Amino acid sequence: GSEKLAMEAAAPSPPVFLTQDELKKIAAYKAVEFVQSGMVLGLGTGSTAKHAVDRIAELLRHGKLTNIVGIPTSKKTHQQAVSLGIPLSDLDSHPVVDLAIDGADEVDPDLNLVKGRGGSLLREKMIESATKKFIVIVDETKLVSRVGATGAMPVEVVPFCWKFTQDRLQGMFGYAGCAAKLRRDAGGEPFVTDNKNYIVDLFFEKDIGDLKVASDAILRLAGVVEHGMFLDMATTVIVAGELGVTIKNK
Ligand code: ABF
Repeated sequence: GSEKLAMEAAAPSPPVFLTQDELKKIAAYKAVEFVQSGMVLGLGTGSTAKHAVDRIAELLRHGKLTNIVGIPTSKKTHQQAVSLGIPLSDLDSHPVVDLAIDGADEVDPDLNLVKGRGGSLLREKMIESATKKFIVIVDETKLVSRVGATGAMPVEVVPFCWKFTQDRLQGMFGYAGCAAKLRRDAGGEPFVTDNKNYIVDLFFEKDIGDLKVASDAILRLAGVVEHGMFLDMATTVIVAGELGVTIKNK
């Protein structure tokens, strides 16, 4: 189901046109309303999730939230949370997460996601697979009719013979006109993830067909660690747009 909510406290009043970052902040603040004292919280990564982490820290500072344990989904979020004084732990000590809040690169009508264009998909998937509730926060530009149709589908691979894995991935999706490209940093060196792996981005010209079949096929390839398709994981998506906030529940 889907419910329309009027923009409230978090929304700046006029001017009517909000920047993309303001929309991200609105979605993030709305998600943090679902946080309760005592929760084990998955802390997301990216420019949208950053606002949620800031907001959680602010509520902790003001005593409006207490007894929170944060599980960061990347080194970057770990640093942010440490600098804000949020108490942290990990999945070894807290294998069950109450609520995770994170951004996404694409969201389809069934709440399937593409994540990892920012590079942190593996820790995100581990933590967001272990959470009871997973709230995804996006501005309306992230909504797509079908995941994988409009941009990179990131796959985290081991550095060992990455080219072999890249070519295998491209071949696997030959029917969809796939181009597989190793992600590189600004200096032209392979982009290295928090887990010391590489990322191969898949670009499709045509429909890849059944997403679950595609997901399973990628994961069966030995050099692959994880991919950025998050199927059937989000329990709620909060979308902030110029006309207000929409909450979609699975
Ligand atoms: C991370 O941040 C990634 O999985 C996703 O790639 C990205 C979304 O970032 P932003 O909110 O900055 O668009 O969660």
